[in-house]
Amino acid sequence: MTNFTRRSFLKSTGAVAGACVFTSLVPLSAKANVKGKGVLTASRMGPLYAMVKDGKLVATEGALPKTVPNSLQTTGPDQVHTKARIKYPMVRKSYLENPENPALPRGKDEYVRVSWDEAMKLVHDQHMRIRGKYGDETVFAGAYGWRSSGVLHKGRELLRRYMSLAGGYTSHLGDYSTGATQVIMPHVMGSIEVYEQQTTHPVVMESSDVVVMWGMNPMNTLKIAWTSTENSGIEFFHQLKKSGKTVICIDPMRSETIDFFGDAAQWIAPHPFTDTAMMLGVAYSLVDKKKHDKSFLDKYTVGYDKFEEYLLGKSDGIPKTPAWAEDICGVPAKQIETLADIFSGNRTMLMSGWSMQRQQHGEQRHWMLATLAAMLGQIGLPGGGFGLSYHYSNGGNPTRDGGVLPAMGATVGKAGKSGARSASKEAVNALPVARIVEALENPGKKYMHNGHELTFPELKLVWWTGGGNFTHHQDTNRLVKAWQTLELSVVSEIYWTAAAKHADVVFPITTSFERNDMTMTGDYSKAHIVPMPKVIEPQFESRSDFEVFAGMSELLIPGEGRAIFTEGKEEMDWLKYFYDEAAKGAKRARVRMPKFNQFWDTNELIEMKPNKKNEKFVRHAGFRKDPIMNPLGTPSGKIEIFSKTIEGFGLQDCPPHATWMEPDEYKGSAKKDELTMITSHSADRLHSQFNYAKLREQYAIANREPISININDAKARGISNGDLVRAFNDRGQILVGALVTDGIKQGTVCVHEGAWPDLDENGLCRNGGPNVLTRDIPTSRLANGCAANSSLVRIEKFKGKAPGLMAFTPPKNG
Ligand SMILES: Nc1nc2c(c(=O)[nH]1)N[C@H]1C(S)=C(S)[C@@H](COP(=O)(O)OP(=O)(O)OC[C@H]3O[C@@H](n4cnc5c(=O)[nH]c(N)nc54)[C@H](O)[C@@H]3O)O[C@H]1N2
Ligand SMILES: Nc1nc2c(c(=O)[nH]1)N[C@H]1C(S)=C(S)[C@@H](COP(=O)(O)OP(=O)(O)OC[C@H]3O[C@@H](n4cnc5c(=O)[nH]c(N)nc54)[C@H](O)[C@@H]3O)O[C@H]1N2
Ligand SMILES: [Mo]
Repeated sequence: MTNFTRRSFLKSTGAVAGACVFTSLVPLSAKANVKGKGVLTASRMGPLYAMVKDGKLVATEGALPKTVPNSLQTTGPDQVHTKARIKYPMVRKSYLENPENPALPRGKDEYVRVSWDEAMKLVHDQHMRIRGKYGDETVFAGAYGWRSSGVLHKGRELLRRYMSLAGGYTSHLGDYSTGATQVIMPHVMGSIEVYEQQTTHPVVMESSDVVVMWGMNPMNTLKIAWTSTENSGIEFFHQLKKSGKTVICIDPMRSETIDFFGDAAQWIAPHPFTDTAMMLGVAYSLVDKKKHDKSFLDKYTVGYDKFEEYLLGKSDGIPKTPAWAEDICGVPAKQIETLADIFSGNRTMLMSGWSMQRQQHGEQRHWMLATLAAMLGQIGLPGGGFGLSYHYSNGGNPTRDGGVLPAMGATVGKAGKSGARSASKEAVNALPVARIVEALENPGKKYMHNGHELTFPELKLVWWTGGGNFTHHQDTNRLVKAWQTLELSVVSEIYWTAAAKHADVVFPITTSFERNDMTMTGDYSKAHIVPMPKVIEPQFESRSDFEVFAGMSELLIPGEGRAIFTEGKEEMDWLKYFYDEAAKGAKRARVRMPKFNQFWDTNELIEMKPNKKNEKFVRHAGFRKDPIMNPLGTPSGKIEIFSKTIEGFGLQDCPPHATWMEPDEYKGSAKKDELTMITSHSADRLHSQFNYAKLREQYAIANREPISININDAKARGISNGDLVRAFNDRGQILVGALVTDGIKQGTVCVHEGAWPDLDENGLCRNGGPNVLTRDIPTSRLANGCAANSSLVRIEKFKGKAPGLMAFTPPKNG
């Protein structure tokens, strides 16, 4: 790693090139290969060196120091050269034959290669027809997803820029990650908590005695970050392991993190989806032993008395005792009591991941965690309270001083030459991101969302770019059916994913190695600016999202559209502009950044300046110090253990204080043979990304996605390690490979999310995509969040001839 320290900057200023001469529009690879490490670029899994040989990307490796290897950093060559790539613009045969009334179903047709001009003209014409006939809100530009890193090539925003020029679109609300928590927490804490800076790593190291990881697998989920990881989170947990602090992991599965900690952590395994009950048991024990902090509750919270009536069973006749909790969550009452003692007797940081809110009634989980933390009275103290982002994008790494890169916006900022249609319209409707299938099935239906009545639009055109919606969405068979109601489905993708295989028109997109971009590292730390130069020419006929939508805009407004869309700035102009904006901020913070050309040509990252004050940041410290001067953003200004606002919404599935409600599908409702399925995030993928990569050989079992099964559950079904297994329920069936283990709670199976759906003619997914089995329900009508972790399944040893895997094979002619 090379840092631009002040000294090295001064030394090198002599080499600054003249204004705006870009010497790097051709790939930097030749020059960088001479240096021996490859070209410095970046990805979600961190800054990378990319090595090119004979026109091929042959290796990628992490460019920042690290103590724990990150398998994902090696996937570069597979990303560029996999056989699963889309080579040319392609149109579904029946669609090409009759675009206004194409034969169905989508998902079974052949594809026909067309030229870019033909494909774009076809989409333009049909887009205009549909918009003209049905209206702007029938065009969906939600396009949720984890497209590659970069501040310029942001598929969704670029799509929206184009769609705003065309007159508007239906957008999305929230995300799949934290749908429930980001809506409930503002009512409780006055902030979303999930994407906010945490009490810092140094403060936790110094002040916490006990660290709890409640449903959290940071050694896995910190391999990536939304911008680009700077490795600090994994390094922190590495240090935590060595610190001798009490570490408690509450997880139905012995995760990678629990494995990593080994004897340095205690593993407690509840049944999935029952954490609210378990936390209530801990809370009851606190009250029982008078260990809850009454003065904190009086001063900083509202509504505790009402909650306590519920907790003690005064309002519903059911005291939430540890024994009551044990019955539901399967953790011994004694252990629950011990947890209450440990938490209250020590400075305790309750960290939590997000899987437990990606469930039916997901809102209750973190509401209950915040309630528990309030009862412990340590919120706002160094090393105490709770934190919902220690497992994500390096939350807790102190924020640095310096430049922050702006990024491509979803709205065109400046009028074009004629000014004609330059004013962009914002979205004309929006739906909760994970309710897309419900929307397709129920156009015009009214529903509640966070206290508002909203109406589902009648969607006719969906354009997805930068997301794997056929992989990320629940109940795949229901999705496939709903998709047939569209008049046009366009997918901009790098690979022949299930989404691409169900589209009418498919545009081949470049990988991040085939275009110029830039990124910050550290979503919270803002630690570096990293160049992302093109290291290899676009493969086949792929184009960047920027190029595609600039081209589409030109069709929209001939002669001017491109210039309006781009605001007169091409790829490198935008990068220079973003960089210069960041440099202004850096200057104010007294961090020097070299001129853009020098930055780009030297191909080195810029490191921002540590800030001593930020290193001591304690979440909610201001509120604790003076709740009158620093109130929370809740109606009362305090922590709302009982929320009058939510009471006012009158929702059956989201009561006004944290409540245990039985999910429809969980251990307690399971019929004989049924197992609870969790669908955690994979250590060797970013969702569905890299499922095609060589890494798969290391984790696939019987050439399918693995299913973790408890030894006893496997034995009862005659299943051995390595067997091909059919997992099924009323929603579908998948083929998976048995991973028989004592590292998962009996009665639970885990199939990681992200295996590409690969449905055969009987609706059997040959690759083991778990969303074929998951339920597509909202967390509640408060947040309408994704509730992917809410399913029961059955499993059996697969009999008969195993069908071949087609997931990564392009369709005929593809
Ligand atoms: N059962 C279950 N389902 C889940 C979850 C779960 O826990 N369980 N988790 C949910 C969560 S939290 C999330 S965030 C979602 C994730 O869902 P997604 O974010 O949709 O998942 P990815 O697989 O990352 O999809 C990104 C896609 O973008 C493509 N891509 C990459 N770069 C570019 C680019 O520059 N341009 C274009 N056009 N395409 C590009 C990739 O090839 C890939 O297909 O999944 C959700 N689904
Ligand atoms: N390597 C890698 N890293 C990623 C991602 C990825 O796909 N791959 N995705 C990124 C994204 S978009 C997101 S949103 C985050 C996701 O972050 P999370 O949502 O926190 O991740 P998960 O893997 O779903 O779950 C974390 C842990 O919760 C456990 N768990 C599951 N159900 C329950 C339950 O009911 N109770 C309890 N106590 N524990 C439970 C799982 O076994 C797992 O160990 O990760 C991010 N980081
Ligand atoms: Mo996510």
